[in-house]
Amino acid sequence: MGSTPFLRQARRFLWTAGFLAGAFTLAGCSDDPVEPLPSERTDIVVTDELHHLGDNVGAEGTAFTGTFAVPAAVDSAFVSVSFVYPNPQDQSGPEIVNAPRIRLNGTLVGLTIGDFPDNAVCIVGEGDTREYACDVTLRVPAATAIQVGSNTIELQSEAHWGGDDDFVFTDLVVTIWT
Ligand SMILES: [Ca+2]
Ligand SMILES: [Ca+2]
Repeated sequence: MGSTPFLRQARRFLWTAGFLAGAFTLAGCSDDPVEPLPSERTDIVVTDELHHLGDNVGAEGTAFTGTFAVPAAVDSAFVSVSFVYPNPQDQSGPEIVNAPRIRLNGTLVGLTIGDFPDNAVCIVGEGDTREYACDVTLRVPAATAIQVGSNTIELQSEAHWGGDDDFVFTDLVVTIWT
């Protein structure tokens, strides 16, 4: 159940009033932390379609690039992406050692092997060509790479030699708090 714009405004007013009251109470007590104002969360869906990346037959290429707009400076931001396995394209999962790269405005924000759940049931293969063979949604911090205005995000397939760079993903979402 979502709140109406009026309720949201009223809530924000109460938070602001509470913040000001707190600030007055704390005047002269500089060691005490001041509660930050609440941020507003926005989910920016870059794509919610299925995409097959890699170099196997049927792939759209080794990279997906999208753009999105950010209206104001962000307090916090995350990028999330969902890997789909099994998938209608009959592709393997993402490699976890040479994981798919997420670049925001050219800055690398993920992924790394540590971003995948420690779930032996879902990890197939051996050594540097291990893949994550389950549905999984991963989330990485991205605030330092985001800018006000237009942004570019890229997801690129990677693979260890002898592995398979192909995978299928959906729901590439940038969540911001402003
Ligand atoms: Ca391949
Ligand atoms: Ca793969």
